[in-house]
Amino acid sequence: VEGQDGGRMEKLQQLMAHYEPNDPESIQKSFARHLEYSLACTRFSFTMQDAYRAAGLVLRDRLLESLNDTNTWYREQDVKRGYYLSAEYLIGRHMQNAIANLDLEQPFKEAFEDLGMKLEDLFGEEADPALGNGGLGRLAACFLDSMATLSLPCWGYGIRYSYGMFKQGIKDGRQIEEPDFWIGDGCPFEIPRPDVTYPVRFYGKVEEAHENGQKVSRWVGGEIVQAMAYDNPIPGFDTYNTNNLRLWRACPSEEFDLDAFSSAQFQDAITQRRKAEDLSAVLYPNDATYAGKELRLRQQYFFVSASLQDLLREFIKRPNFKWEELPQKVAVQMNDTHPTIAVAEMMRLLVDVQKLDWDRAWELTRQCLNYTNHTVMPEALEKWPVEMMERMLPRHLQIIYHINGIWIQKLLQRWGDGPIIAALSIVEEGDVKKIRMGHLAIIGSNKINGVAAIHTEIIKKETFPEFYKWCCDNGEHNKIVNMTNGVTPRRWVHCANPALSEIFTEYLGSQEWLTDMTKLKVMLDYKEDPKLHDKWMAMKKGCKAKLADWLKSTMDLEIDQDALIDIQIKRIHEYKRQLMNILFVIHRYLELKKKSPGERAAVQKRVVLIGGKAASAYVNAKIIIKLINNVAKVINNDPDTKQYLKCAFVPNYCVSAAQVMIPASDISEHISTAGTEASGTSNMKFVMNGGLIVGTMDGANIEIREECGPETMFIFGCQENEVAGISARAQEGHYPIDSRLQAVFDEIRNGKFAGQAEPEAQAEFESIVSRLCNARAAGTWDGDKYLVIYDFPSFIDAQARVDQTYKNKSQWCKLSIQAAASMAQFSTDRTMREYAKVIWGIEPARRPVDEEMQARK
Ligand code: H2P
Repeated sequence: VEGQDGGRMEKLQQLMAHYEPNDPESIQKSFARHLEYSLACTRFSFTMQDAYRAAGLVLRDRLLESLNDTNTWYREQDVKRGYYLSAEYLIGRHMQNAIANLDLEQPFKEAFEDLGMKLEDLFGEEADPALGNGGLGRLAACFLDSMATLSLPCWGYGIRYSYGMFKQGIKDGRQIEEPDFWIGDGCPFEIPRPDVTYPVRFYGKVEEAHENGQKVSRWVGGEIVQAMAYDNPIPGFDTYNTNNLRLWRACPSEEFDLDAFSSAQFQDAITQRRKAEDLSAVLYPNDATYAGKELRLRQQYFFVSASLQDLLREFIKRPNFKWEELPQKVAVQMNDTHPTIAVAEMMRLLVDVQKLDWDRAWELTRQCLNYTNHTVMPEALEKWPVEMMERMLPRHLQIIYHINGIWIQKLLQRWGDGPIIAALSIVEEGDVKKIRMGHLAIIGSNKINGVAAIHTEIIKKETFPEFYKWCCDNGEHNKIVNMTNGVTPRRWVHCANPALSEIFTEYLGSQEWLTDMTKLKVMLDYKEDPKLHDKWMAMKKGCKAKLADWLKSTMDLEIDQDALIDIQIKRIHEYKRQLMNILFVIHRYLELKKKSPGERAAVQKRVVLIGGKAASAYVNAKIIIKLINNVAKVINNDPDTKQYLKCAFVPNYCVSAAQVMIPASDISEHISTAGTEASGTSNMKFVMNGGLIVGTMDGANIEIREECGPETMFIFGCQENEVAGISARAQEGHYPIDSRLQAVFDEIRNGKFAGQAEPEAQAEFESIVSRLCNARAAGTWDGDKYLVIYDFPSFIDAQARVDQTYKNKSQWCKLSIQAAASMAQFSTDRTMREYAKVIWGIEPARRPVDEEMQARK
C-alpha cells in the first residue's frame, strides 16, 4: 500500500511491536484461536489432525516473526548470502524440530499436557515430507538446520513437489509404489507467496538482433510457466535466526479467460493448466532412467531459473548496487548435477537480460557458483541429449557451446590436440551427442567438492582425472576440496533420542553440546563408570522398547527386546550390498539349524532389520527386496531358530522411521564395496546414538574410525586400491567361493526361499546367484561387480567379532559411549562452517536480541 500513510506506519508498528508470548497459557490461547478461526473447528469438536494443524499454526506465527526479522537484519547488514540449490530436500517432519529449535519444548509440553494431549501424539499426525530420494536430500536438510543454527545468512532453493518420494508398500514380498500426496491435508509450516513469482520460459527460438550497435540474442516464443514461491521457515537452535527454504511450484502463466467457459477451448485451457502444474508434480526416483527424462530437465531448469532470478533480484534491490560486487554478496552451491544448468542460466540472465558483456558475466558466474559431487556412480553424472536441450532450452545450448568453444581453445593452447581434449569437452560425441552436466559444472564453478576424504581423492584421480590435471597445471590445486558430510545432532540425537540427550545434558551440565559436540569429550572420563553404564543401558533399552512398539503397530512384527539389534537402512542399491547382508542372514540361519537346541541357546540372539526403497525401474534392487522378505518368512517361522534369529524388511523407510530405528540399534551395516559409497550419513547418525558399525573401509566410515578408535568398529573387506585387481581376477575366473557362501547359494538354488510355490521368484533368486558367480568376460562384465563373494568370508568374521564383543556388556557399553562421544567432526555444524569459510566466504550474522525478546525467554 503506497502513498501518504497518515500515521499508518507508526500505528502498525505500535500494534505489532510485541512478539507472540511463549508462556504455556499464551500458547493455549493461540492454539484455541487457530482451532476456531483458522481451521473453523470448535473447541468441543476437533480431531487430533485438527489439533496438530492448530499447533502447527501456533508455531508458524512464531516462525514468521523470526523469519521476517532475520531477513530484515540480513538486509540491513548487507551481508554476503549463500544459496543452496538442490532438487531434493528430505526434510522430515517439522514440528518436533521447530519446537526444539525455537526453545519451546517446556512451555509446549505444559500447554498441551494441561489440555490432555501428548506432544508425541501431535507429532505423529504430521505427514513426513519426503521431497528427496536418500542421503543427498537428507544432507541438504541437515545443512539447512546447521546454517540457521550457525546464523549463516543462507537460504535453500528447491521444488515443491506435490508428490514426494513414493510410499513403499510390500505385497507378497514385493515392493509396491504408492503416490505420496503429502500436501493433501495442507502443511501449516509452509507459507504460500503469490506475491513472489517469476516467469520461466521453455522451447521457443533464439532471435539475433542489434541493440545500440551490439549484436544481442533474444529468446522468444515457446511457453511460459510461472514459478510461485512457498517459504518454509528453518529456525536455528540457540539463535534468533530463522532462515528460509524457498520451494517453487509451477503455475500456468495466465489464467484462462472466462470466455473460454462457453467455448470449446475450455478443455484446452484446463489441459494447459495441468501441463504447467505437472512440472512440479512428482519427484523422480534417481535411478528411473529414461522415463520422464525430459520432464526432469524441465524441472531442473524451472527451479534453477526461478531461484537465480530471485537471488539476483535481491542483489539488485540493494541501494547503488554494482555488478562487480556480485561475488562479494552471493555464493551459490549446486547440489549434485541436478541444478547445474545454473551455469548457463546465470550467463543468460547476466548477458541477455542484464546486458553485461560476456567476459565480465563469465568472471562473475565462475566466482559465484560451486558444485558438490555426491557419488561416483556414473548414472548420477547427468548428460542431456543435445537434441533435447536444443528444443527445450535453445538459448542455453548456444551459451554452453560458446563456453565450450572458449574452454577448448584454452586446452588446445596448453596441451595441443589429443584425446584429453575430447575427455574434457562439455560435449560428448557419439551416436547421441550429449551435454555433460558434470563438466559444465566444473568449468563454471569456483570450487568443486567431494563429500568425504576418500571420495574427494577418487574424484581427483578417477572421476575427473583430466580436469584435476588441468587444475594442477594451472596452479589451482585447491579447486577441488573435501567437505566431509555430517548430520544435525538436533534432529538425530536430541529429537530422535531424548533419553540420550538428557544423559549428555546431565553429564555436561548444559545443552551446549548441541551446538558444540566437542564438549561431549567429557563423557570419555565416564566411559567405564558403572553409574553411567546403567543409564546408558537403560537408554538403549527404552529405545528398543519404542522400536518394538513401532514395529508391532506398523507391521505387526514382534521382536525380542533383549536381542542384539542389527540394522541396515538406506536406498536399495547393489553397491550398498543389502544382498551380502541377507546372504549372511541365511548363513547364520543355516549355522543355527546345524546346532543342537543346547548349542543354540549359547548363540547371541539377533534381530536383523533391513529397510530402504528401490527406484521403480531398478529390477535387481526389487529382487533383493523380495529375497529379503522371503528369507524373513522362512526364518521367522522356523520353530528351531526363531527364538535366536529374526529378520524383517521394514517397509517405507523414511525420515520419521529412521528417527525410531536408529536410536535402538546395537550395530548397523555400512558395507558398500570400498570406493563406491561417497560418504554415507546414516553411519554418523547410528554412532551418535551409541550404535557400533559393521563396515568397510569406505566413505566416511574411514574418518569415523579415525575419530572413534578402531576398536569401536567391526571393519572387514578389501581396500579401495585392491578392488581393480580383484575384479580383474574375478573376470578371469580366479575367484574362489567360500564353502559357507556356497552352502547359502545351494540353499537358494534348491528352492528353500521360493521353490515351486513361487517359480518367478525362484528364477529371479537363481539369476542373482548366477550373476554373482558369472566369471565370463563377455562384453561388459556382468558378474560380481561389487565383490560380494570376495568380501563374504571377512564379513562373517566381522560378525563373529560382533557377537563375541557383545557378550561382555560393560565392554560394549564402554565402546558405545566412546564412539558416541567422539563424533564432533560429523556434526553438520562443522561441515557448514567449512563450506562457509573455504567455499562461500560467508560470515555468521547473528540477529541481536532486543530486551523484549530476552524477557520473553
Ligand atoms: C549420496 C551418496 C552418499 C552420500 C550422500 C550425501 C548420493 O546419497 O551415495 O554416499 O553420503 O549422497 O552426500 P544416497 O546414496 O544415500 O542417496
